[in-house]
Amino acid sequence: MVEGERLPGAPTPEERVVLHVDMDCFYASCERKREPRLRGEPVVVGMGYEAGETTGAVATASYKARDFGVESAQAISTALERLPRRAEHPEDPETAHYRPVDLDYYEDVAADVKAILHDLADTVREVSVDEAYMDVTDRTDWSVAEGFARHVKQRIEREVGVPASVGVAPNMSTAKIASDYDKPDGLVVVPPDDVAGFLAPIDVADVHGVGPVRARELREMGIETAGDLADADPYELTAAFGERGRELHERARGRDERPVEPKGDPKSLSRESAFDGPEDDHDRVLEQALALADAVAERATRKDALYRTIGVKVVTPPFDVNTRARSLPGPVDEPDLVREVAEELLAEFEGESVRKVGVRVSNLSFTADEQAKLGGFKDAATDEGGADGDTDVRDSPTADRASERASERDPEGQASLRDF
Ligand code: TTP
Ligand code: MG
Repeated sequence: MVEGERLPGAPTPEERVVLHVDMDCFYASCERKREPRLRGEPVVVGMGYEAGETTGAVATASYKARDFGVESAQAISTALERLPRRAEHPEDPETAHYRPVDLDYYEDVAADVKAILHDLADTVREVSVDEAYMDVTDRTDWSVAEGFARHVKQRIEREVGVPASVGVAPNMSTAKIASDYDKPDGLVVVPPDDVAGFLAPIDVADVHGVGPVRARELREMGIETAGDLADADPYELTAAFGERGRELHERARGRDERPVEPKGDPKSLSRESAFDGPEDDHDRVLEQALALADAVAERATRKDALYRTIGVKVVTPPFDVNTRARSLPGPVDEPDLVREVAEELLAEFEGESVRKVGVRVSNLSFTADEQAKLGGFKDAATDEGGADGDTDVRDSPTADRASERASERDPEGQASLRDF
């Protein structure tokens, strides 16, 4: 083995333990969580689809539905030909339950999954709604990595109730291939010595970074598998694909030294929930909002985020979106204050009917400054050093303790899917 210039005994990047977690048929699994009678039944989730319609495209299909040729991006009309609606053929098992996409709900489920991942790893890179990498080198060892990965899967299944596939490998690109290798409910562990053998027979199209066009070009060069790619002449690959060719060659050889790094910090953290119908009882709205306040504050604490603005969202019939926010004198991590401010901001809506309520903290700073937490709100208010200065102007940070009114369009509505 070539150790390069590393000191003897120093861990090489190949000794890292990297997990890739990808939820199985995620939107369909969320629908099954919400509606347990769908468990074990074919489920198709449609984008731009409404109950009873034939328009829209398949966002995802459960594995049972995939057996009938239903797949992502397919027209719903095509899916319906392969697997008619159960509602119209209640006795026919070769039918599926069709549901429209409900991204807000899936985001909530995903947040619960990600919370578990953050609890189990110091470094988590969230890639998409249903996918994340974890570096757990400091928490486990190759000899027990499989047990660790099983624990991750079981916690997600037990605490959130949706299935995940997990790949374990010494680097990100191999871990991703591993999580996909035995879906659904997969658990594939590729220890450092097995990486080359594991990758060799993998279809070249499944190598991280190879899209359909490049896969075709590689096949034209006689490269069908990751093994072929690993054996190819790197100069030839560079001549054909530039620097990218070299990178693909490295990936195919199981070399990928990219560290698992968290993606950009979010601008705000929020949670919201809808009532079954318009809710007239302010106490019930408040009770729900306080639970959301606790959830948001907990998420902020977990992410080491201090917030300087606390807000609520209240949707009143028919679809009027009202947001109120209060900026604090300084950044804090104070769950009780989130509850208190949410309650005060909601008081204005007493006597109104409410369809949906949400709580948000924003104007975030990600300092590891524990002083604000330990010193409490008052100390934090004067602790400008605790803020990183990277405040979000849309939060009007100068409007101390001033409520701001915004209708229809939340000023941060486009910041992230997770935001409201
Ligand atoms: P994926 O992880 O690609 O798919 P999946 O989770 O449904 O299935 P798998 O078990 O193979 O991982 O995507 C995650 C979610 O993203 C998926 O549930 C629905 C959504 N999505 C779309 O809306 N459109 C698409 O074309 C794809 C591929 C996914
Ligand atoms: Mg998935």
